[in-house]
Amino acid sequence: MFEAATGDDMSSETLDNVVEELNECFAIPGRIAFHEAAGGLIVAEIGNQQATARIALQGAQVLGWTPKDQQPVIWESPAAIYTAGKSVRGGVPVCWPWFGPHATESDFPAHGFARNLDWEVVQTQQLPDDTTTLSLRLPQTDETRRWWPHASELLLLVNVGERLQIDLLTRNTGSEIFTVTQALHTYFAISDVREVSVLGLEDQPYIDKVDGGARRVQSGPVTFDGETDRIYLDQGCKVEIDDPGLQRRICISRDGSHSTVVWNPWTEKSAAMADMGPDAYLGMLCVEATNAADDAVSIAPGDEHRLQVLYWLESL
Ligand code: TA6
Repeated sequence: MFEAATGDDMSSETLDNVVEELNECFAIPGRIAFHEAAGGLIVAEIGNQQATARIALQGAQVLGWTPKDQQPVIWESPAAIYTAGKSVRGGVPVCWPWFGPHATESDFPAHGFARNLDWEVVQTQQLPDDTTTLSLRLPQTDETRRWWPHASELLLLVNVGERLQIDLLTRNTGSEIFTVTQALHTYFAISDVREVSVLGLEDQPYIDKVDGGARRVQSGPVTFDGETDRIYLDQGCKVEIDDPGLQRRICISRDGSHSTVVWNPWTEKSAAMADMGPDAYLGMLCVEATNAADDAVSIAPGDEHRLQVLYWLESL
């Protein structure tokens, strides 16, 4: 195991050493290598016969995934800011151990702290089916214990191939039950949010955050003509994004999740975000596999919860 501290507190010489050591321990020639990216972040670059991917050790954040001969599936903001301690706008931020604002402490970080901190590399593997796996763990420190006093272990496993699989594993290593809310807050790359539709959530109840948390039921596919921020309380069903502009369908299957967040900030909120900009909202859509709102999960001592997503493309 190797812990990679990044960011402002590290000289460029130290960062070079960290990257070198990561490559000595975990690089797989022609498949996975570690690099220094902007802002002193360390990024694992994966490439195999089936796809390429980039994963930042900060936040264990998948920043990109592009299956062979396809356009990118995961969106990264053209105005993304790479800096220590702040999640990059785009990719797959890991929201844990709470989704949204903390229930009682308004000064605790939004969407939890896992997305802002450095994770350590546990393992890399090249599998016989020519997919490539990176496993990461979030270390517990005095800082994390201040926000989250529960004895626990958090692991993220990413498998890169023609399909992208991400598993977020929460283990209760203590003696008391605890409850988490969480999300794989995935930003998908689309042709134009006004032209896509989300299928699979028909007839599902949802909480409409744009309308003060009103509870409604989805009628037909989800389409977009304004700001959208909803928590669907679904059956863990398969969800699809139909994108006629790119002539493709993004397919999403899940395990350990009975809620889905669908988010697009639309014009004003997009323009107000320094790391997004005025028109960026058109090319992205978040469809997040979550355990949010009524779907919070309680984990007993010795137990674990696995939130798993699998993404793949189909032609339209
Ligand atoms: O998942 C949707 C959401 O909770 C929205 O309410 C929106 O604010 C978004 O996440 C992004 O949050 P962030 O803290 O990354 O700016």
